[in-house]
Amino acid sequence: MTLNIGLIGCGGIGQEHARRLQFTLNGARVVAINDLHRDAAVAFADKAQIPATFYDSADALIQAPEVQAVVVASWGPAHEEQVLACIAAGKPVFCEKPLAVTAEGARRIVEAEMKHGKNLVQVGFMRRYDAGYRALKAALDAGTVGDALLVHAAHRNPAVPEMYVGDMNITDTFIHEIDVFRWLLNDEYTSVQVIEGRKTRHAHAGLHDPVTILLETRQGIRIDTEIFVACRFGYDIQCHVVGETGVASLPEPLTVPLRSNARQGSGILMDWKLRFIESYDVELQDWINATVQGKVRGPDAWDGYVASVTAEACIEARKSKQITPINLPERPAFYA
Ligand code: NAD
Ligand code: ISE
Repeated sequence: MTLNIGLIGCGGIGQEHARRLQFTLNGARVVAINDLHRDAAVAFADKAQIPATFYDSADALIQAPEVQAVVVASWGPAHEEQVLACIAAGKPVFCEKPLAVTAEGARRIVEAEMKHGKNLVQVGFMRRYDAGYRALKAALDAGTVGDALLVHAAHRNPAVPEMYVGDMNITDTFIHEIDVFRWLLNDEYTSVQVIEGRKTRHAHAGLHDPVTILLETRQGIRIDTEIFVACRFGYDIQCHVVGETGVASLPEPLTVPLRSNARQGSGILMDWKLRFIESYDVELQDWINATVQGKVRGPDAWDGYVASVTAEACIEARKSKQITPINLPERPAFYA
């Protein structure tokens, strides 16, 4: 069976997902597209040779009888309404992170899905599908370094656009760490502190960069993460888990070690699209396969909700400069 996909949002990651759904992965094709910018979306589909119908609104695309499942890759603030419309139409939906830009919004999605009575929503936390993170999790679960005690992490982007301001280093960037650490450690967060130190001259006016975020978990694990989105030198994701008997680290992406021009070293990737390119493929292939079977296997709406609650606590902690509790309800049986 070929799953007919409707894609909402044909920007950076929407175009990447459209190409992989249409040409790289098995069992799906893009039959419908929608974007606020019609001309750019249609030009993209033409150039990419994706014969999809353009719909003037997200809602019209969701309602279209030929659309069997939806990929939401629009801006974060649009996600809640679009995901709720998919649930109302009973259509499976893969929503890029964040599920919603507020915890209340994510809660509304969880409630609508539970009321609908069937899991329909997957959130685009692709790091869970990354071979490096999976190998790290397998080592931790096997007790290779004993119980985890500390995590030292970094999420560095070379630069971000002018529209990336305010709390986006939490809601758009750190949200990946929020999801992946609780998955990696089989744990939940209890508190957070956000420390803004010296600001880089390369950050634009509306952004404090870098920041350090300290999370504590129920088991007492302390996680420090540097979020540095104007670091200039590369797209660099680090994660080192200190256990009772050793340190387990996220493997670096495969690069060729070089001795050249009187230097020794290896390249650092500059682009998130390349750093996680295989993870996006694995993630979406698994989503297609599970959707055809009528299941959600990946990060679900509850995971999206937990991420939003945690992100909101981070924003509060940044404003108050205090250690801020993270109050998470227990996972409902529906999401077991
Ligand atoms: P982008 O700005 O390049 O593209 C967003 C597109 O959505 C634009 O074409 C815009 O016109 C369209 N759009 C915005 N609001 C819309 C609406 N209401 N209805 C229809 N179309 C709408 O942004 P991007 O970098 O592609 O990010 C899109 C989403 O994907 C964001 O939520 C972002 O956080 C997420 N993202 C995830 C990853 C990842 O690693 N998983 C990477 C990049 C982006
Ligand atoms: C972007 O939206 C992503 O999701 C990337 O993975 C992340 O590194 C970047 O900071 C975000 O803006």
